This record gives sequence, C-alpha cells and structure tokens, in this order.
Amino acid sequence: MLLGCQTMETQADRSKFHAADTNGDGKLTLEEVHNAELPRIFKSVDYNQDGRVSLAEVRDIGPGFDQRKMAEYDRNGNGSVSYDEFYKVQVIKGSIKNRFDAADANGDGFVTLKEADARVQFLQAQAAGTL
Ligand SMILES: [Ca+2]
Ligand SMILES: [Ca+2]
Ligand SMILES: [Ca+2]
Repeated sequence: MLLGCQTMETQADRSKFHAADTNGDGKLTLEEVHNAELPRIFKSVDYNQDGRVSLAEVRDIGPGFDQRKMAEYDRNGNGSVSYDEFYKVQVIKGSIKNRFDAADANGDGFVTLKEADARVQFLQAQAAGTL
C-alpha cells in the first residue's frame, strides 16, 4: 500500500510514489492514488485475467463474499464485475479516500512526499505501540 505499510520503513516507498505521480508534479491527487492502487487490487482478484471478476474468483479470497455483496459491485447485474464497476464502487466506498485524507495533513487535496513520509512514520509508531 502506498499510504500505509506493514514493514519497518520510515519513509514512503519512493518508487511507488513516483510511479503513482503520473503528471510528475511531486504530489499525489486522490485520482492518482486510485489509478495506482485499484488496478493492482483488481488484478490480484481476477485470477484468470479476463478483465472481469466473477463470484467464484472473489470467493477464493473472501469466503464471506456473497451474492448480496457481489450485487453491490456488479452494477449492471451481468454476474461479473468489470474494472470500471470495481473502480466506481471503490470510489463511492471511499476506503482509499479515507487513507488519502489521513495522509493529507494540511488538507489541500494533495499528498506530498513529505506528507506521505509523515504518515508512514505515524503508522509505524502506532504499530510499534509508541503512540
Ligand atoms: Ca501528481
Ligand atoms: Ca476473471
Ligand atoms: Ca497536502
């Protein structure tokens, strides 16, 4: 994850940050973070790489995933979830937005490398129990 991590890093991952910063202005917008993270998550679920996620595929990683949850993503009701549907639902759910807002310390709508570093350090301290 770009704005959170499980290892003992004290800096945000530079290569990930710059890869996500598609317009190269040195800061990330929420859209840039979505475009960096969501394809990766989608691909990790789409086992057969056909660009659609079926209920059988999601069940492999989340046994609790049922028809009702599937229907939440499958907006046109054709039985599988396209990347487009996945993207829209993730944006509505706002799980990445919550992490983005937490990292955007000054609330200007951009996450700078400095803010990303501060967020990583905060999460590390929290994980280590020093906060
Ligand atoms: Ca940018
Ligand atoms: Ca598939
Ligand atoms: Ca900011």
